[in-house]
Amino acid sequence: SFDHVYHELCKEILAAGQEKDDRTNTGTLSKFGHQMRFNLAEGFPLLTTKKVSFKLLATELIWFIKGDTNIRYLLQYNNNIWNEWAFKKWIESDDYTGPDMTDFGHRSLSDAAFNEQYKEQLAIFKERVLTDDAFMSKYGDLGNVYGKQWRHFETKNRVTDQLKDVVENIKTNPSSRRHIVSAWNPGEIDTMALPPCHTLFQFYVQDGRLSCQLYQRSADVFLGVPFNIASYSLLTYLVAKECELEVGEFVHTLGDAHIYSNHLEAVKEQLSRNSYEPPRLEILSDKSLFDIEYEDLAIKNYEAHPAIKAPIAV
Ligand code: UFP
Repeated sequence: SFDHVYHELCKEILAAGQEKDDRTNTGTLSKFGHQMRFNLAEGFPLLTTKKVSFKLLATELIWFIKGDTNIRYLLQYNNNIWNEWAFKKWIESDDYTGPDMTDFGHRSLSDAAFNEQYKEQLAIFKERVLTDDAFMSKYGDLGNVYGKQWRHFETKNRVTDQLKDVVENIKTNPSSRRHIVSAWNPGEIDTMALPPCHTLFQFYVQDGRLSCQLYQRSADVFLGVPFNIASYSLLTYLVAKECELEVGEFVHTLGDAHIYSNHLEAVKEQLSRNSYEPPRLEILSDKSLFDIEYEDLAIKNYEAHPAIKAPIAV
């Protein structure tokens, strides 16, 4: 099952992962180079041994597909996963006059009084991004993130709509070995809050089926990977539909695949659970890939064990 493929990755890292330092100073067990294969004809790979929020990953993916880099769209769907990056730009700007929010990521974890202040400032910030257009344009925009690279990749003298080009090429020359979208723009890495974890993906057409392989340079196996599997599987379904193909496989290739030292118990808890049958994805409209909205998607028969809380490394 899909869960089994993921559990094998977790077990391998627990059994043979190397202790490795990392940017966040949390400490990890790490394996370099791992590949998982998910046959999408068997269903939609939302894990069932831990509930994964389809709404969060679907609204984020649609935001990428639109080439949108402003968090207003996400906030309209109550999706808060990119807030911190925009908030950081705001509190470091000259326009911000509230209490000092320096290093809010760490301080909100260790200082309860500060955490209250932080939540208050973040709520004010979100409200302004949602309601004040000028503020939204200036402080809601994250700049060089996935949506930018997929749809407006900048090189000298040129802007490339990689996603549109790849879809066009799949339609006109399916057997091509060049169906690639790269989020890694070396000239822009030092201007990005987080250099893209999903570095590059490639499509492959065989027997009327569309497969997709993602190279993910860095993978938080407990918190990130379940989300990443579902997100790129959804992309594969959407691109397949746009190109009038059936779905094939999602192949997930990981570079530094790591379990943070403070996720070990949570991973073991998940491994102790038995999986259910995977859910199904329904695409309820015939809109083009580029016009699809969250309301056009539905997950059917999703039965899953409860989510497991674990701290995110900052
Ligand atoms: N990470 C993921 N998946 C994602 C994402 C981030 O696993 O979609 F955005 C994790 C990987 C790593 C951290 O633990 O976030 C990024 O840190 P670094 O840039 O140091 O690799």
